[in-house]
Amino acid sequence: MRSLLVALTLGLAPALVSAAADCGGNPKVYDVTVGEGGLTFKPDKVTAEVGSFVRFTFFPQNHTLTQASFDSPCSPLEGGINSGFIPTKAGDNPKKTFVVEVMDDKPMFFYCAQDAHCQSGMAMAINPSDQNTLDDFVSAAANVENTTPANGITDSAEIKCADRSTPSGSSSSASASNSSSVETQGANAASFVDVSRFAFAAAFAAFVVRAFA
Ligand SMILES: [Cu+2]
Repeated sequence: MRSLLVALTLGLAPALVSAAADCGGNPKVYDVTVGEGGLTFKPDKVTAEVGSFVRFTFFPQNHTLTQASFDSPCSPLEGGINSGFIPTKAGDNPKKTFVVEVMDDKPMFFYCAQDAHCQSGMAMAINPSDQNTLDDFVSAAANVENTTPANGITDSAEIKCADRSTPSGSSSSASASNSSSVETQGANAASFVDVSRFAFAAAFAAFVVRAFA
C-alpha cells in the first residue's frame, strides 16, 4: 500500500506544480533563445505549422527580433514583425519573451538589429525553403554594410490554447493548463504534464486492480 501512495504522490505532485504549462501541443509552441551564450538564435531554423507559435526568449545584453525579406538581410521588412530592442539582465526572471504566430507556411527570416549582430550571423528562419535557405541569408548578411535601425516595433503575438477535449476524470488539471499565461515556461513543461498524468493514470489503474483482485 505504501508503494501505491508513493506512486499517487509522484503522479499528482508534478501535475499541480506545472499546471500553468503550455497548450499541451495544441497549438504547438516552439521555443527559441535569443543571445544565449553568444550572437545566436537557438535553434536558428524552426519548422512550424500554420497556427503554431514561436516564442523567443531573450538573453543579455540587448537584442532584437526583426523580420527581413530573404533578399534584404539586416534591413527591416516593410510591415514585418519587429520586437525592437529588448534589454535584459542576467538575473531576469521570468525572462522577456516575444511571440510570433505562424500565419502561413511561407519562409520568414529574422535578424538582430543590434550593431553588427546581423552581419555576424545572428539570424534565424521559420520554415526556410530549399530555395530560400538560412545559409544563403546569413552569407548575404555578412556583406551588408549597415544594419538599418529597426523602426516600426510590433506587438508580440499572444499564445492562445485551443480547447482540449479531455478524457473524463482529468478535467480539473486540464482546464488549469488551458488557462495558463503566456509567460516563459520550461520548454518541456507541457510534455511533463502529460507524463505525470500518465503516471497518475497508471497508479490509479494499479489501485483498482489491487482493490478488486
Ligand atoms: Cu543581437
